[in-house]
Amino acid sequence: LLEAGRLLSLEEEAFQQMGATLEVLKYGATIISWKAPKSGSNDLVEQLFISSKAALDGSKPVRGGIPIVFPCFGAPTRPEHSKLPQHGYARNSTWQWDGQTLMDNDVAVSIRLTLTPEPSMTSDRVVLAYVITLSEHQLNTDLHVINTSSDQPLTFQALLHTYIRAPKAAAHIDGLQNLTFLDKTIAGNQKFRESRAVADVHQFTDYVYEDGPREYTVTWPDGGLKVKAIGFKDVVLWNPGPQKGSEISDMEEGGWERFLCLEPGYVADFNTIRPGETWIGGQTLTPIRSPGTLSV
Ligand code: TA6
Repeated sequence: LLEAGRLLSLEEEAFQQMGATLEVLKYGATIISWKAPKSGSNDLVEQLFISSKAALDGSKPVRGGIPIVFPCFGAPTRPEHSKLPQHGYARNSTWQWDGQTLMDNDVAVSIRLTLTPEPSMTSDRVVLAYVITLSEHQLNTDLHVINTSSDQPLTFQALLHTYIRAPKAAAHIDGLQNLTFLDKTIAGNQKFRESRAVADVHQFTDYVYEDGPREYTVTWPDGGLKVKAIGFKDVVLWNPGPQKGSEISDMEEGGWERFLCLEPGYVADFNTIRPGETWIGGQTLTPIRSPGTLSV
């Protein structure tokens, strides 16, 4: 499994023990599958969307799962990022895994991947560490941005580009009301205030919400996902809709109907940390037990 660049814990039973499973590519440290037990049964349900046309061989960023966006969100705008591709280098670099899986008294298992970018990629002195912790009903992912310079500050953006498997037409998002957002579906960088108590992605949506509550709830008939963020003060809501979706070469036919991206990030502006400082952006994902299920 490691040879194929696909990383399943060597102590796979550790994950099985969790009653959940996880698959991570060392390429991009991209989580490409997270299965959690369906409420009230032992059936495992895939929580993430991954396009059947996604490249999983390291040839291009994965279309789905949880790609990591760093050090820039969207097209680069700062001179030191000018050579980088859209969304930076983290999602299309091969990360290292020390082979360790850390068990936390049988209720959670963690793995830690690291990336020290090549000098050809950036003049920044930075190390990234990505700590993934899986328990039966929760997935936690923390991105540590470590400024290893002794004298230079580090300026960056960071985001977890989570593709939530959800019926787009029937999904609702709580937690965005009254936030200012940049509407990227229209030219001119216009900002608006979200008036909806419950948002949706019925239409083409590409909104960068600023300084959110760090807690969001996505719900749909018989399912949902709670998203809690730390460090990531902003959050992006994206669904390309049919027209844009059909123009994405590695998007499966009709894929846009089966996901929405709710992406905790620090992306409305740039973050700058001091020499030697470590900054952490993280998210905790918890499936919502279907409303009809008796919760005892
Ligand atoms: O997070 C939303 C977004 O920035 C959209 O504008 C769209 O470009 C999406 O990311 C996917 O980007 P990608 O480079 O993965 O095709």
